[in-house]
Amino acid sequence: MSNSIPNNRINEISFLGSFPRVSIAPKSNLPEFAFIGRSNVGKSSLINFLCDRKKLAKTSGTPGKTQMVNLFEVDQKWILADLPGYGYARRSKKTRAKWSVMIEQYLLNRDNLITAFILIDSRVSPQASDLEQIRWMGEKLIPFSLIFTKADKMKPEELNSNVNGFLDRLKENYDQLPNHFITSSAGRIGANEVLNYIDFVSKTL
Ligand SMILES: Nc1nc2c(ncn2[C@@H]2O[C@H](COP(=O)(O)OP(=O)(O)O)[C@@H](O)[C@H]2O)c(=O)[nH]1
Ligand SMILES: [Mg+2]
Repeated sequence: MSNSIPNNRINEISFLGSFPRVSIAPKSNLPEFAFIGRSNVGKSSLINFLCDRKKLAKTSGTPGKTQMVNLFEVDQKWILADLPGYGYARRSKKTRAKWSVMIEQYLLNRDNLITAFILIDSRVSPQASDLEQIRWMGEKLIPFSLIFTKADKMKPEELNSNVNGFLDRLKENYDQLPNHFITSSAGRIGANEVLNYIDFVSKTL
């Protein structure tokens, strides 16, 4: 794990809009990368960190604020999709169901989607909603990588044991493990690795 500051990595970001449904989002031929995860996992913070902008995505102490698919075009090369958080327990079942339908519709129908990054809170033991999201992605053959967040919150041993614990859990059910990244927006760790991966995957298309 190395410290990485994404200075000048991304020059230009244009906001394409917020869309309540994927069916009305503008189509694009650019490779698209989506960011999903439980509410409060640190998604907005990570997106702002990756893009080196303070307020690209709304960061909030109140979970579940982002209810739309937000699209950003990055350096005219790729599209960043900021998706609503899933599995937040304090929302009603009905609202949660609506959100997961929206996320699923996006993941199933966005033709230019290359990879979805599933954000995992590195502080906690494997959560049912994350495991369920991963299971669903596997079943639908949607490519994904894992991004462990908030790495600064733990001592290295604890971080390692949590990350390995999560991966070990996946090994029980899968032959092949997904790519994973370890990040901290607060500690500015891991952005270059994620951005390099996006570059690499975009170039090999
Ligand atoms: N210590 C620490 N806190 C973080 C980090 N990323 C996010 N947070 C905090 O976690 C909370 C939720 O972050 P946010 O980005 O809004 O999560 P989202 O709901 O997934 O978009 C906020 O209080 C953030 O300040 C991180 O890397 N380290
Ligand atoms: Mg957010």
